[in-house]
Amino acid sequence: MESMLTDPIVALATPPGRSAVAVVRVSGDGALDVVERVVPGLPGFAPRVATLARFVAADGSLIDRGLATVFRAPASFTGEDLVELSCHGGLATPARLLAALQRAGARPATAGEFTRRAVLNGKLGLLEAEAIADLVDSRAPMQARAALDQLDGGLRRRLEALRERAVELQALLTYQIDFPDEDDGPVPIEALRAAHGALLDDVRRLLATAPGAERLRAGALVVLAGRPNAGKSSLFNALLGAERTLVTELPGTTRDAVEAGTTCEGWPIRLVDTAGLHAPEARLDQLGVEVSRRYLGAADLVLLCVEGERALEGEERDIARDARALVVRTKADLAPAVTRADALHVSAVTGEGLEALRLAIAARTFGAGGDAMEPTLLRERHRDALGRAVDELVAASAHLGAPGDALLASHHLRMATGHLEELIGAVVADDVLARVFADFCVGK
Ligand SMILES: Nc1nc2c(ncn2[C@@H]2O[C@H](COP(=O)(O)OP(=O)(O)O)[C@@H](O)[C@H]2O)c(=O)[nH]1
Ligand SMILES: [Mg+2]
Repeated sequence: MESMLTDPIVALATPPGRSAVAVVRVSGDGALDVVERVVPGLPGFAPRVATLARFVAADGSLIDRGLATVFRAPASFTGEDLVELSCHGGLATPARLLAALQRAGARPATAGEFTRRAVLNGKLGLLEAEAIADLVDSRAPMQARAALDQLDGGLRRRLEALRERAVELQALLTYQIDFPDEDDGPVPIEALRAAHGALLDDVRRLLATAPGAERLRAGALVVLAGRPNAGKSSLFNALLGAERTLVTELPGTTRDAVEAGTTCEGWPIRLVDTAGLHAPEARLDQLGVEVSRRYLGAADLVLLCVEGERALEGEERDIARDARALVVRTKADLAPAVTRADALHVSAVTGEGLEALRLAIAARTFGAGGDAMEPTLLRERHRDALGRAVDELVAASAHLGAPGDALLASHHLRMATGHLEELIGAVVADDVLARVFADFCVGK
């Protein structure tokens, strides 16, 4: 466990810029004394009550009138003495307040330092700290929901139940070790093998949520493909509509694709359109199917746009055969509705079929089971640790046979338990902490 810094730290908890209110936090030993130099009378304020106060600079000039709330240790987010100051937003006032607090003795916090202290003081679990970061970073409702579920203990409960079973198995194995002469020990070896097999299955099942979770974190990559004039760009814009969050022209010699973030049914989607092929060598492609090869390979879903009822030809057929492809019939407003088969018919002009297409995109990229969202492994740290637990459980299997070795099986089970505990945060090593807080922002 790392040595614990407890000196007073200060940071802006809200994003800089124009806003009605900004919040500055100070935490650490002596935080109240530090803040008193800026907020006269603060140590006398009732704890956990917002008190209207004057914030003053060292020269006695007024910085702002605002609210001060004192949280005395251990009843605070960090577990330390903590003060929250609400001042008016904007660039000038919070900056002056921060400067005054630093002058009064607080050090600017490093990224994630508040949350790190909360974890080290036992106020917050490691999984919950990660969940807070993910919640703050959420762009799509379903990302927020997964993070909130983790904050609410969904993943923790599941992991603790798995850990419990691993520990029980170790206990049962101990009998095998203590009574090696009894043919079967008090627990039949078959029962041990069955319990071990079920545990391995369940850990693997949880690990299998990882690819979906990665997609949830990054957004599913949905690529528009089709011939020139098939209506890709129009569909791109229609799907983004008001929900367009970001459009970037991708750097490169041929500016061949644009990507925009959006959501379908609450799921995060990265939609990619080929932005027209400007480079001379693109002439060949212009006769065929417009699509960025780079994106096609990485796509979770390819929307192959084909006008009306036209039969698929050449390269279109190749793409349509791919399991990740979905044929979208465009320009539905131009075609009579009678001949329509089961394909998706959409019109970027009238908006027809767009809702059905959104549903299809969500179903194809994230599956249908949105309502029964399982705890998932949102982070690489989770996947690594659980992967190592699986390896140890597999290694234990080899020693649970008829000529087995209970001692070795027990050793691997203990290692698996250790990986689960590291994942839960029961034991927190320095490098694990460093990894968790690496991508936190200052003020969290
Ligand atoms: N009537 C109608 N025209 C469309 C529709 N979508 C696209 N178009 C037209 O078809 C042409 C090609 O569209 P565009 O989106 O640029 O196709 P892209 O080359 O595949 O990106 C343009 O003239 C569009 O106005 C549609 O849903 N209905
Ligand atoms: Mg286009």
